[in-house]
Amino acid sequence: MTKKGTASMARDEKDAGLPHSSHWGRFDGRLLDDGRLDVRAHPDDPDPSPILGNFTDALRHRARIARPAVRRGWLEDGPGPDDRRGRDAYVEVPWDEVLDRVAGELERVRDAHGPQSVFGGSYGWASAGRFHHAQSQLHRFLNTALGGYVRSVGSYSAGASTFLLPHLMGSYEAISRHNVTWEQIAQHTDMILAFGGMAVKNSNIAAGGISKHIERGMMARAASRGARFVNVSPLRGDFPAEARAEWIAPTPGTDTAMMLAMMHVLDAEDLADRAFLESHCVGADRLLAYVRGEADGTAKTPDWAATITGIDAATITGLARDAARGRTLVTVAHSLQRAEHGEQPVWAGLALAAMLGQIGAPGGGYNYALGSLGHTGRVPVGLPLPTLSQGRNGVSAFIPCARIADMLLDPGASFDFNGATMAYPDIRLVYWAGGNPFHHHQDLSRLARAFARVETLIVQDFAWTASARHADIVLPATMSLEREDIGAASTDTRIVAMRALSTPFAEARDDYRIFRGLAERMGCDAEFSEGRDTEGWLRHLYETTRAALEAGGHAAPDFDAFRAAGEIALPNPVDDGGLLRAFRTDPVAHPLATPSGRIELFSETIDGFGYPDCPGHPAWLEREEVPSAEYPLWLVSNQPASRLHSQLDYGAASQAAKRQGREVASLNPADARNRNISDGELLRIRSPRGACLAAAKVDDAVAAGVVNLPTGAWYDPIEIDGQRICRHGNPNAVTRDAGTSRLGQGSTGQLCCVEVERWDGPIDDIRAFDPPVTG
Ligand code: PGD
Repeated sequence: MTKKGTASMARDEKDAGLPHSSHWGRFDGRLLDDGRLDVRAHPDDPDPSPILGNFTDALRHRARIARPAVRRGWLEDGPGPDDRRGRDAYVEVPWDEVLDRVAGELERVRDAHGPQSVFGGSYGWASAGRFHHAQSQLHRFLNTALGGYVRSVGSYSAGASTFLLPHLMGSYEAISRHNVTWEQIAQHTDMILAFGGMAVKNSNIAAGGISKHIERGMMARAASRGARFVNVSPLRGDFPAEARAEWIAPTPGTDTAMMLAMMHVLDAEDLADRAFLESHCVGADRLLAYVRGEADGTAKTPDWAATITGIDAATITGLARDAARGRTLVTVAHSLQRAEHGEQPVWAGLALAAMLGQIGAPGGGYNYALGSLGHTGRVPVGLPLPTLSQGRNGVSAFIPCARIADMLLDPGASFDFNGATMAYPDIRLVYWAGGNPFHHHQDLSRLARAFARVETLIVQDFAWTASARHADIVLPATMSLEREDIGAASTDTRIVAMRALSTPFAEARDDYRIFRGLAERMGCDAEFSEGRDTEGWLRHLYETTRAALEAGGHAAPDFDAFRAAGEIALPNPVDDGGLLRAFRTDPVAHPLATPSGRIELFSETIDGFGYPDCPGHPAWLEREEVPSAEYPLWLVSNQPASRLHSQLDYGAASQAAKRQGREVASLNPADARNRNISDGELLRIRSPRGACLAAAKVDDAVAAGVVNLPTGAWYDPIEIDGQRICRHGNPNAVTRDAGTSRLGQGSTGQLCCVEVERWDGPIDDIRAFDPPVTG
């Protein structure tokens, strides 16, 4: 990949390539004679993502799915529960035959059990591109062909906070996306207290596209003005060097205790902004009674927090005093809430900022998830973007997305979620397109047992992921690189005419074409396609945005002019500070959409749910998963720097980051020494759930007691001495499958307890990228 394009790279230059877009950046691509791709980052992008490099060899890699394939056991024995999934071989079948089979199976299940027995939640990031968005296509198809499907709500990114924050602030968007901007930070902020850090590998990514990566430069600007970044994280690398961040490493999962102790200092030393608590918040009295120990007999002092967090009391006290001195911004990363009781640090961070009294002030207050994605710290463009309608879902049943294994293993069982008691539907058929549950879910052995129970699993992907290898029917989709589309995101000021850079690999078809083939067989093509081919849809969808531009008095090129230009720039949105600025200025005229109209530091609603794992105010709660003699280390499984999730794990950038073909697990020199582990050696990481191998990196940028293995290595299980081991290094082989709490039921994949030892056992080759096709 060319590191950075040059301004002289005009679109009509012979070798400039064609415009394209991805969740990790805007680029121009050109197919080379050997089937590889020349990828050039957009000349205007000041800090392109290195993971663009994964595209260079992606198109014709052996991991691509060449033709439709059916699992041998399903072909021979028909639909039904089957624990051979994940171990069986596949037989290639022609498109006409496979589409007949899929349509027939969907009709069988619909007629016998109703659409409420089909799970189409299909969580996943898929690819950029507004029309060929795999989930939207799948949902539209299932709504049209079956009348609906069981859906999923929330995300693996923000499972707990998505459902918590509306109770506290009224709007998730207002507190995460349309809040403090990077420009405000560069200009105004004195201190950024970042719980979970602000790693640029995370803000490199924005679902739908990102054409300028500004975060590193903005942090450099702020730091050179004297702003102080504090990285509260077990990993020193959770900030770029340009921020010159201080590193404070509490025991993983104990940030809430540290925040409560800081509140104790603010209260005890009369540094809290009591006027703000009075005018803009409710419940400060209840929270402070808890902080002071009046409610439970334990004052949440810095000494109390020191024993929990491992951070000395003087450091906690000093941070609280410093935070009260100037313009301070508190941020809490997505990662903190992807853990047991993940709601608590999100709420405690808000309460800490409320006590500092700066919420809504430029560059100050609280911005949940700032830096966790490229969508944050920018002003939304505020225009309607091209969007494919998904139609109407006639099935009301749904699950929080991270409860998929519970649902499949225990149909009919009741569970609590955000104040409601619900029952898991009885699922017979699962259809997945654009996601990889055998990457994103926790405790993958358990997930394999769950998927063994369904009658039919259909997976549509462009590569033989572990999810495809567990499916009964595998349908080869095209990559975005092989199709025409429109790239746009609500926080990006460019709309991109994404061009097909290559013809489809082997017999791969666009998701739209696949669903159209099914819709024709099921007699609903007219409704599904509305008579449009891809070109017709692109023109139709673009028109919404064009018309809005025209109505706003902006340049509004027609579709042909847009395509010829390759992209259009949208008007720069004005930073009005969002809803929180208005609320700060006048909380009576601009109340929040909460029961009180104010920030809820104590929530009567949540208290009324009666959940011990999520009480009425932020609290330090003991956890079920804590280090033991057998599993003494915390495993932090965070987002990888060399790819997005599991996407293109076979790509050049991802492969270059591996050692001995394995994912790299980093651990502190003291922990390595105690276990006789040297840099570069193979490790086994094990927990009560399972084990995986990884290559050791001995690194003092990882706190003692912690091992860091990013997610996304394709799951590659083998049996050794009766134990299932992922030989490639997928951390979800060992993580725990349990919800954050009854409120959010989010994924807790970020943290679990493990032991690590040098691996002297057999070393097999990685087989994750070899297609399991035999006939
Ligand atoms: P991806 O690897 O992005 O992971 O989970 P997610 O399932 O989103 O999967 C997308 C899949 O879509 C890929 O297999 C890709 O090939 C396929 N795909 C891409 N484009 C197309 C297309 O056009 N058509 C079709 N049919 N398929 C396509 C991510 C999830 O993982 C997330 S969001 C988070 S935040 C979680 N993070 C953690 C974590 O911190 N720790 C652990 N242990 N586990 C996690 N899992 C979660």
